[in-house]
Amino acid sequence: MGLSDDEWNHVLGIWAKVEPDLTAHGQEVIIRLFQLHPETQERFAKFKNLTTIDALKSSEEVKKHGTTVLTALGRILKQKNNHEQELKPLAESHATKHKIPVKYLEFICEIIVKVIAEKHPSDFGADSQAAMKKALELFRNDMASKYKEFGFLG
Ligand code: 6CQ
Repeated sequence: MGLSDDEWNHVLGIWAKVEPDLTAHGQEVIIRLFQLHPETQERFAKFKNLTTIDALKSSEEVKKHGTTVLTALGRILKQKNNHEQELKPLAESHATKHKIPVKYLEFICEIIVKVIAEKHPSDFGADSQAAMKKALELFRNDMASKYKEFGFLG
């Protein structure tokens, strides 16, 4: 089911607070993803050698990828579910080239919500969190159905 106007306002309202510091948010998301789910780090050839938390924290490459992932996600969220054009190439690369299971998309989405909640405790209340979770669920469901079109069962 889609989001109401009010829910999209919550999603884009909190995203506007994330955007000025996208890199720090992205870096935290990646580090948390690798710490909680070490199998995800294996998917990044570039990061396999970063075996300590300090190495991850000081990596410029991690920062760059943090910006990449959240910039792409922000672009998708701003389409308010009319995201076919943005989503398709992303689903294609993650299905056919990087081969990222849907489960890993669930991991990252859960972490994104947690990181935003920690960094913006007074701006990300229950309604905003619920709206963001719903938007990320839509994103994941659409990624999963595109995965199938590309013949990847995720
Ligand atoms: C992704 C994910 C993270 C950081 C950066 C990208 C955490 O160095 C390279 O060439 C990286 C190739 C690549 C890999 C291995 C890649 C490219 N991704 C992964 C792995 Fe994705 N990604 C994810 C998103 C969900 C919210 C979004 C928006 C996104 C964007 N990606 C993974 C991965 C492994 C566990 C997950 C869960 C994941 C999710 N990713 C890549 C992007 C973008 C914009 C790009 C570059 C263009 C492209 O499509 O290859």
